[in-house]
Amino acid sequence: MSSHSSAPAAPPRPSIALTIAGSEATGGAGAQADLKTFQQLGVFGIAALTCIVSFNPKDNWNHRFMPVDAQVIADQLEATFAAYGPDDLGTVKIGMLGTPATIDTVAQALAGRTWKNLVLDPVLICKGQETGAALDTDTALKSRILPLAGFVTPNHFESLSLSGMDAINNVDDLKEAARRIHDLSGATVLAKGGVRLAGPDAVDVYYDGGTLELLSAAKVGEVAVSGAGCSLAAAVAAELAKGSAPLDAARTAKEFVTAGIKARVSSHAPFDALWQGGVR
Ligand code: PXL
Repeated sequence: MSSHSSAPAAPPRPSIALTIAGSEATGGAGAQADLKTFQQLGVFGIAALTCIVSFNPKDNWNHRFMPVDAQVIADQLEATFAAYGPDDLGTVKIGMLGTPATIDTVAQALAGRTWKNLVLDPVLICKGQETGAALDTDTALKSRILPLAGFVTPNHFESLSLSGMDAINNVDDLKEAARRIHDLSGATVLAKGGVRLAGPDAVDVYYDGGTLELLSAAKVGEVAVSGAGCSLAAAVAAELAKGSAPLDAARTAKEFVTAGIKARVSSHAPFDALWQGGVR
């Protein structure tokens, strides 16, 4: 080694993304899926937990849902925002919030700074939640969080709820839902048909107010896999954090999820979990 050699250049700093989401104890969905997705896509992941979901194997694997105290959510965000300024951390993904109080806390914290990329997976009803409370949560999500979102990834059920449509039976209906959700939110929409629409392909509709694209991949079975929705939105967030354009982020995310579903992990639970390591 020459005596003139200088210290090796520091490796480039990774992009950073925050997920505000629930814990899902078996590791398939929620913040666990988000962090694994961020890591696999080369993004430094941060998580603020909003709730803890533990499926109940003694009760048909229904959800048990425990919200995190609002002050504890605010504390997590305070710590993260103090550590990383808006130039370091400009990307946030929002998953399950779960209660109106959580939505208030998160909306207030998010409004305190500007976001380059705010990706919302509009998780509406969580099985195991009382219906009355779930309705209040849906209303709060639509009025407090959806207007902040730059990118939203509704599944079939959430597209019905957000668009106000009575039925989404085919790709044309899904396009209409994506248009309506864009019109009411201003966000770029990736509306997921998944296994809910008939046909050999899992079709998603991308609509940003100008471009409307269908993203299609051959269905991998006819059963939904745990963590697919979380991982899709997290992958969009990771790609946006790295500087991708929204349509490219959506395409990469769709490939990531398709590969992860192909490589899914089975367990004694009645659903398989997406494997983020399935993509190369
Ligand atoms: O896939 C929706 C979802 C999101 N977040 C958490 C979950 C689930 C579904 O079980 O538990 C924490």
